[in-house]
Amino acid sequence: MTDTDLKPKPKTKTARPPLYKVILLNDDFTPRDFVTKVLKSVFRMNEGEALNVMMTAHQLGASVVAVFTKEIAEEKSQQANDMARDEGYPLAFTTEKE
Ligand code: TYC
Repeated sequence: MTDTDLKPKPKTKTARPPLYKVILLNDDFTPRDFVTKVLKSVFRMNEGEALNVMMTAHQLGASVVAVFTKEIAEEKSQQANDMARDEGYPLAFTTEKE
């Protein structure tokens, strides 16, 4: 076999899964500290990141928290919504296809 016999590998395109944004919605009742706590515990943010995202939602009405595959985005927003409901707060996270 010579070099010229070597066929280039066919480019198999690896499909990337569609991504989903997790969105934090503002409300008038959930304490800022609690929102920050949820962002840190569910989305592994540090204090600064959590404060930024919380304040963006507070001031603009909503903020993108992070982007994940559908399954992870839904799982994390469910987890965050459960934490809020456990405390009786109306805090809401939603997901949206990018
Ligand atoms: N707006 C709330 C308050 O003033 C705090 C808050 C911030 C709630 C962000 C939800 O996504 C939110 N206590």
